[in-house]
Amino acid sequence: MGAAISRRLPVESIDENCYIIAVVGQTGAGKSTFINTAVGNNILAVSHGLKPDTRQVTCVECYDPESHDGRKVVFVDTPGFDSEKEESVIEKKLKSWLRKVSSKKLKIFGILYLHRITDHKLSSPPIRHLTLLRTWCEESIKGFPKRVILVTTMWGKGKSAQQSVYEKRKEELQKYWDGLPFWSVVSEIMRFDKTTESAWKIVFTLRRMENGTDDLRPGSEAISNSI
Ligand SMILES: Nc1nc2c(ncn2[C@@H]2O[C@H](COP(=O)(O)OP(=O)(O)OP(=O)(O)O)[C@@H](O)[C@H]2O)c(=O)[nH]1
Ligand SMILES: [Mg+2]
Repeated sequence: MGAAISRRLPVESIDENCYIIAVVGQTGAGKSTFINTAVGNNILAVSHGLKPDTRQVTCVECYDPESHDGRKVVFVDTPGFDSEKEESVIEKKLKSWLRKVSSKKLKIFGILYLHRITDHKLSSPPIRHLTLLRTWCEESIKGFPKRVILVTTMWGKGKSAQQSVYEKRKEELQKYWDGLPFWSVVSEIMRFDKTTESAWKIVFTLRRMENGTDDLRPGSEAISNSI
């Protein structure tokens, strides 16, 4: 699969026909790496140090490498939920971005929640961050995107014994994920192997997800189920 032509762009320049995909998760989960790998270009900064890297919400537009329907994909790189000392700082940044999305009447097609398979414990469970994100979305764009994939990262090329530990952990994650009260959201767990093919397999799966309702548009009815 060849590299997709890509560029950064402000919300104001996003075409309303794009598939907007928000990439979220804890700091260092591999969000920027996922997007760079998908577009085949180091368009976003990735650091190998201990400090959180992505501090601002950044959009990267690219063409779908298989050109399914000519609609472009816009990946949204976000600061990790734990990248600031105060959660309110992340809240402010994400809400400010969501408000711009809302004012342009754009829709967010889906969410990729990245999670390191190497994490031994769910010390900061995805549901906690997704619940926060849902609250922020409802406050800013009056609803929550209808499709979410939990993407496991950092599989690497470890010894086979390590891989089987990860496989078992993925099964545990699947049980955890299946047990979540998911507010009418279609969801799935997938593995990212740090290849362009693997990134797009995840994007295509997200695109194929149906839930019987139209994509979320600002002003549409908010999901009323509570957790
Ligand atoms: N082995 C492996 N390393 C990865 C993978 N994804 C990311 N990395 C490495 O993990 C580190 C952090 O990756 P980033 O892409 O910066 O993570 P991030 O979620 O964007 O981090 P913040 O911007 O700080 O929130 C870098 O050293 C990457 O090279 C992966 O799937 N496998
Ligand atoms: Mg980053």
